[in-house]
Amino acid sequence: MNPFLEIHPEVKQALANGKAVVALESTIISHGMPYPKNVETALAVEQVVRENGAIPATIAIMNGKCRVGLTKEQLEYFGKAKDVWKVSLRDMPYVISQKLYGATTVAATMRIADMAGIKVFVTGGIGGVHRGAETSMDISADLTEMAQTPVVVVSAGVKSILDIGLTLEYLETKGIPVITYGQHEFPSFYSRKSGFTSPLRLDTPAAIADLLSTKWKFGLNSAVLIANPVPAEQEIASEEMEVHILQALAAAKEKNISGKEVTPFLLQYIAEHSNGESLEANIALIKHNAKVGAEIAVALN
Ligand code: PSU
Ligand code: MN
Repeated sequence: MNPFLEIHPEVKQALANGKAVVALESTIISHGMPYPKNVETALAVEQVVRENGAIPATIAIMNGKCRVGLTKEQLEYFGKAKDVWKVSLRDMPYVISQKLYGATTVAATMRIADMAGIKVFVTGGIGGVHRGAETSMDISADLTEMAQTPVVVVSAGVKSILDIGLTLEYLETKGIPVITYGQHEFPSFYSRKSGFTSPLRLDTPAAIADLLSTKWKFGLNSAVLIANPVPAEQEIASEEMEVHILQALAAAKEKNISGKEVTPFLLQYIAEHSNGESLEANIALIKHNAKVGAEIAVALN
């Protein structure tokens, strides 16, 4: 047994009984959304997972232990605390050995989920290739992690704070299937459109589960990215978000924001400068992803 892993009893029992389990990340709680909406959303997302027949397991690092499944109080802590580390793969050994508290990104959450034996992971948006990466080389470890860990990542596509075209190219290079759920166009988080045709499309959780078991039986041990478009009622036109995104990118440049601070800075800037509408879209799409993720987890079992 991995001495750094602490699995919540309910999650442990579900895994032992072959019940569907869905992993959830914590960076989105600590660094992706403002309090108290972040905690409300985290709780609502767990509820949606349950309503759709699976057990939720939010993942974070606490006092040097990788926790799989958090209590309501622990979720509240990660939503409020100001000194929580944003932990991607690079930061894991430091935060664990120093016995710190860390919110896990897509990359770190996937790795811990895989260690715990969880196959399905639900998030909002993944990290990717940033605009200007041809000179900055800013490419999220979420992508390299997806190349080596067999977990399905359910997202709402890629936010256009990133270069969506380059992100799709990178995923192709790494052999990661990108499947849009129910439409041909790859979605861009707030919007159902991106201007890019999705490499693949599937229309049912059963078909996705079939692809996953085929892939992993075949020995192709990387991730699969599911892009689940934001519900039409909450969609925000890309042109509208582009204004905020360009302002956020300009502010990041002016303030010399770099490294792991770039993504949280952009997310916070956009949340503060666009009206409540973008936060509402964010919440709606994560809940929708939780539903689809739970359905895939049930179909996989
Ligand atoms: N994109 C979002 N919301 C998020 C993130 C990205 O729309 O909350 C978070 C996720 O935790 C993701 C991380 O794994 O940011 C990527 O950070 P970086 O670009 O530093 O790898
Ligand atoms: Mn980066």
